[in-house]
Amino acid sequence: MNQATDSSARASAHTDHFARDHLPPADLWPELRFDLPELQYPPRLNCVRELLNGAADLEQRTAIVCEQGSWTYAGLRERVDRIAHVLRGPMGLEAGNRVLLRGANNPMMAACILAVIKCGCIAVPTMPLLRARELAAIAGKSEINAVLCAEALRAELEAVDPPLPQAVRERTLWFGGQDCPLEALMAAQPASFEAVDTAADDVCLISFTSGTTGVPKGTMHFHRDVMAVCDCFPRSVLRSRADDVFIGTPPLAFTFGLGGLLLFPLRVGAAAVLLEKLTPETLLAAIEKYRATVCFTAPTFYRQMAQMAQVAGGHDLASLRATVSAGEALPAATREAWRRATGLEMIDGIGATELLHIFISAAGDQVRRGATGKPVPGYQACVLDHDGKPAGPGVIGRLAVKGPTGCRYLADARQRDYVLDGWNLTGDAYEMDADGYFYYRSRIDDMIISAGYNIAGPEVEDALLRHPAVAECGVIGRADEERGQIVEAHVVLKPDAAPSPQLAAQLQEFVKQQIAPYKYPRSIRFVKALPRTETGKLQRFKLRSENP
Ligand code: 3UK
Repeated sequence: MNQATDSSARASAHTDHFARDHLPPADLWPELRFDLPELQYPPRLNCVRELLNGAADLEQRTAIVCEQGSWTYAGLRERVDRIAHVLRGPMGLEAGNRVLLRGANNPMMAACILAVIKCGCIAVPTMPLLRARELAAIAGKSEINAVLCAEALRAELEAVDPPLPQAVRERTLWFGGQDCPLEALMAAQPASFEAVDTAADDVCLISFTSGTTGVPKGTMHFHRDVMAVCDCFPRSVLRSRADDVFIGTPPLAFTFGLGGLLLFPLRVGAAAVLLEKLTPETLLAAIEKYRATVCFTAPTFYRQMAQMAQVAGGHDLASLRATVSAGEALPAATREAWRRATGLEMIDGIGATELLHIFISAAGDQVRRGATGKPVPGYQACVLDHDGKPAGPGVIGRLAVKGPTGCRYLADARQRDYVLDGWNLTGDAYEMDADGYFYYRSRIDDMIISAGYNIAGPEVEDALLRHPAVAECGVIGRADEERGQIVEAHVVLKPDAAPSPQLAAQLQEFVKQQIAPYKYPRSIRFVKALPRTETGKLQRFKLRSENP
């Protein structure tokens, strides 16, 4: 539907109406709710103006830290403004144009994202590890007009075949290296840029899902959505403060990282540490070095860090006050290992690219064993039964969520699968208890059905992770003539353990002691590593297709 003629479009600052023209039709949108006072945004809103034009006393505070040094809020704003001038001046972009962004987590990548949004364009961030074919799909789908790409990631972009359109190649700038064109152009621009006065519901970000199968889906987010995610989870669950120092691993091109490592710190005048290529080892060292107070990463990272913190015992992690786990389920065993190693109660939170950030979570003494938590204030959630009706406590069904943000795919028929009766359906099987806590069971498509029993892989994984020899594991259903499927565990052992049939039998017995025996893994495969996405998610489909 072309909405360019309705009243909200008239208020749009976009002269290029691509985003508005490719939003799903209104009847396929989820219901949007703005139930809290802090979620009442004015009709004109540029989220980057809001985030960077804070009180004057912010100017000399540290905004971004990296290995080479740090930028104050004033310094960050100046860079953002110079880049915005480059985009609207020499590059000749107009409001509503899409700019593909490519870079690791570093201050220039952050400044580029913010600049694109501040000047009324639409950021299309891409993760560093994406290959030429994936980049081509994203560029084509969002009909990009320009590219800002880190020099270090140039090769894969130039490998896109057939090449990006001539007009886009002419508007491609490299940054972050010796004598890079973006930095050269920036130096010649004015140091201050007036934010484009966008509508609160102008699209500012198209984030592609890290989905493991099929064509990538672009999720469209408004200026208002960016403010809303800053004003929900960080405010009520994380309780971020100006003296916080945020650190972590998720790419800025993944909304988990964009929020946790850039938007949330800026919203409260805090500092963000941006580091590239972190490993569990180097993240531990960086927490100590930068005196980080808030850490965002995936469960598998926390598990490995817990092991190291205990073994090495060396790192001083006393600065940490909150650690946030998201991207996939946090096994209770990992929560406990982390608590033993650090004394910290993990903040688990489920988020989704479609909803921009975390919508169910709990912190501190609100944490309940095995549960993700409760809907973050501003969001509502329920579990839908077979008939699509909200189910009561104790029923496993489809998780449904609504709040100030929600799914709007860029021209994608799968919009109909994600939204039902105004609810966002995340594709997760969840169960609620009588007190309104939500318990993750599995991805709906990953539920294992063996001899008529429904078995959730993560429950078996949690049991295995409690065994002292197990470093990591992934449990899937393997096709089986007799039972339909059998439970199969792929196990990575700790360095001091060796694979053997005896150990496999021990692990099976160990699982049977903890959970209903029919859930035990009939097949155990010892592997060196598990296949994961750049966002830390286990790629179960790869486990299923390996060595059938
Ligand atoms: C799974 C979880 C159990 C779940 C994300 C925080 O992961 C994010 O976005 P994606 O679009 O994936 C969404 C799906 O990932 N998941 C995420 N967190 C949890 N499952 N417990 C969790 N704590 O299947 C969900 O549907 O890649 C996470 C913030 C922003 C994000 N985009």
